[in-house]
Amino acid sequence: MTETRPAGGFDKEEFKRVVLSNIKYIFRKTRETASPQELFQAVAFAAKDIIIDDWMATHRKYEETDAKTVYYLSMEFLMGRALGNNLINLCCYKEVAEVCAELGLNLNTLEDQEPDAALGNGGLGRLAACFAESLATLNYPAYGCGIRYKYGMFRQEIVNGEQVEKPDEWLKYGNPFEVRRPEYVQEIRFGGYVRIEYDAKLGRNRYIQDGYQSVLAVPYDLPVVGYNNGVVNSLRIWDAEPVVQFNLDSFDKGDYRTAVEQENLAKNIVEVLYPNDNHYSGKELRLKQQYFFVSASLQQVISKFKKTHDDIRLLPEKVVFQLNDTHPTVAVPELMRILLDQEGLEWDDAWDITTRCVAYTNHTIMAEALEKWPVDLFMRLLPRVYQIVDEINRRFNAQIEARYPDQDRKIRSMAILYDGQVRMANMAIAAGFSVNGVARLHTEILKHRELKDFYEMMPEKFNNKTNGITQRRFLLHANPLLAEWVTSKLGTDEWITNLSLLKGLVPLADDSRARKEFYEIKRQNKLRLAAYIKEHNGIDVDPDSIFDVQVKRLHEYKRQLLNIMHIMYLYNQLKANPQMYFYPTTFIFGAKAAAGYKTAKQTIKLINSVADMINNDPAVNQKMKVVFIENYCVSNAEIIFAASDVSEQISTASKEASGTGNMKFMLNGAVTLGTMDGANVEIVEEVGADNAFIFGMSSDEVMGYEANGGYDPREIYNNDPDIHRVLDQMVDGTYTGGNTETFRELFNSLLDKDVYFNLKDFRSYAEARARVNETYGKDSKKWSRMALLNVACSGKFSSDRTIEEYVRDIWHLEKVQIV
Ligand code: 26W
Repeated sequence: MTETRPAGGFDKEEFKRVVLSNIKYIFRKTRETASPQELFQAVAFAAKDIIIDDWMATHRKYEETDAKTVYYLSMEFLMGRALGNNLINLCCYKEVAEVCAELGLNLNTLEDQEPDAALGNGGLGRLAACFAESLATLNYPAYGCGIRYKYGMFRQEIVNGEQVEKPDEWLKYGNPFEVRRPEYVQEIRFGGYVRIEYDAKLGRNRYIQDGYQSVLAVPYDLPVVGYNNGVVNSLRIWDAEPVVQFNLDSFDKGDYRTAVEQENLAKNIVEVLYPNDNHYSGKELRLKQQYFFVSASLQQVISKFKKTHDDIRLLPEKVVFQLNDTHPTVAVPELMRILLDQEGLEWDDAWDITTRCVAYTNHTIMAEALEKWPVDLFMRLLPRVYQIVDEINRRFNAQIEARYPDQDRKIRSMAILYDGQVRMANMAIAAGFSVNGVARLHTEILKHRELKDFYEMMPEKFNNKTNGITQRRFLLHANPLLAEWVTSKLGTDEWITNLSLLKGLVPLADDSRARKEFYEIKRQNKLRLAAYIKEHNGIDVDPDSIFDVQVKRLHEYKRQLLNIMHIMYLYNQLKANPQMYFYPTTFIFGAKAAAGYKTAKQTIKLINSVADMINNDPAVNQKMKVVFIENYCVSNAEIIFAASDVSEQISTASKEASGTGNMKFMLNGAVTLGTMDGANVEIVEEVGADNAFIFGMSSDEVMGYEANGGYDPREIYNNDPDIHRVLDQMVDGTYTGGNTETFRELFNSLLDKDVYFNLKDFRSYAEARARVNETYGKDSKKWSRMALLNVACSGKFSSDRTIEEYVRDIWHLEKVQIV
């Protein structure tokens, strides 16, 4: 078989020929008349041609070997752009860049034509994307299963300092990499009622859903290219289409309403990604989305399994479903339904299979993120599935009671059905054979606090899997200068698939020439970001200033408010004392707020108002600038990480499950300024406390206050004149041309309870930031040493390491060699 490219066997002339022929035969254009978008697509289609052979060979091999496969069920896959990374992983990025140059094109410019696949909100969705890439690179059979939203994460525009949400039309020009797979269409049923029929042959009742509405789920596959190994896995995302025949039938019967409803159901279900991060909203359509993609994925997996196996009891040997948070937890009763109602199994057998196939990852301890569906809604939408949930709950409660007789409290905390609600996390834990957190501290908090009762009852299920990121995207693609330098210093590019080799850079931290080269690369990347900011914000920033960056979703617990309050404080200081020592700093923010999250939106407005004032004040604007980068997303993130000096990771300790941006900064040589939260703890452990700036309350302290009803922020407000002044400036019109109400709610929330301890951590933050400024400004040797050591010690945070741990402890997959 010669389907795969021999190493180094990329044929430039052939590729060029295909690009030109794509321009002509797909677009009826010439190289000169084609639009930039058409040129991008012509190159993308040519890349896809290369991928297709590997893709087919991979799946042929999976079938031959009958390898166990992980199905990563996730509402979100934040893939970003595909072209550049596909070329990198196909090992022909440079060659394609040359072909483009020969055609008078610039590959980077073409890459910028590709819309991000932004089918995710933030950390959880991007993690799914990194995992998919690592699985392919590590030769593991895997599918990502999700939804082909018509509109992904909204595009953010800033108008008068405020966030405006614009639709993300990522499919407007079509997606050159996707393949529609109508042969795998599945029917998904909603509503109706359950009819019970005695089946004499089975000797028991059968449960039949009747009077339902249905939609068709049609999968689209996106290739997930492994690095230099011939593997191409699939991301299978489901689109919804109306059931045409039913539609006509309904017209015949004069049931016009049902026909229209089914049409609308299909149209609405995949219309848009819910832009909430860490906040549950309880919308019926979201439950529909969840059942839609979960049922479609499960039905397809089972029918595929049955094609080559005749004993369904062997399913757990070949299939494992990983639930990415509670969002796909309806997989538990849905798998039970298929096994009971379609495969005719008895409850105990079905339960045994289900519980050996399903594992659950928890990504947050934020209480408001917990998914709890009202029983009446759940029952109405999924009547048969609900019956099964009810039975799971009944049996689970019996188990709890047997273990803890007379302890009602245990039922209250662990039951699946409680208080008129279906508690999805409890169902995932009760049914999953594995429950994992995403950083060591997070897992410990789950075990000893949040999920204490579950841990006590079934400790064997609990395990930690500290998150990771893929170095192929976040170093090799995002930071080519640093990648090149690392390769030359290590004398090998094996770090691309073995990130722990970065450890070999440690000695260079004491080599002044290496440090200088390293720093020059950072400067080049800062120039690149400065150009981006100039183009998109019209602001000039000084590449020799400190780039102090906080980019992530806007959430109170992440404390962008603490950051901007400190900037307001610094501004006051600099105005009052122009002679004070201060190394010039550019404070950079990027963040989307959930559309309905008022406090978050006010925080964006506050950041932009403060930015306006400072950037236009000649008394300080040579020393500090504040920039809010519009529409933070995967593609501009890649430019931002590479250019950062300071990585702001300042969540209230205990609240950030892991964070993964923190790892991307570290890999690119930014130094962490953060709290002991999430994976920051492990970052500090790897790089050493001397090479990070740590501040603030510990998670134990935070949880201690919380257990006692919080603390009194007024005491700080009344006793610290600097903090007092900053707070007052939110409501005295300083930043609003006199309007005293714009930030009133922020002000009130800080003085009322300050549940995220902004005031309490303020002084400690200010002190750490002063140390950052002094170190960078007065001891550049020390700074570049710290930055370099961060790169050298980031090896642990490769998603390759994370995936190997999932495989070893949870999935038990075998590697499949393709080439
Ligand atoms: C139901 C609404 C909703 C939507 C999204 C609830 C919860 C979520 C996600 C769990 C939020 C999320 O992205 N969590 C992040 O997951 C990352 C990957 O594990 C972690 O690094 C982040 O710390 C965590 O906030």
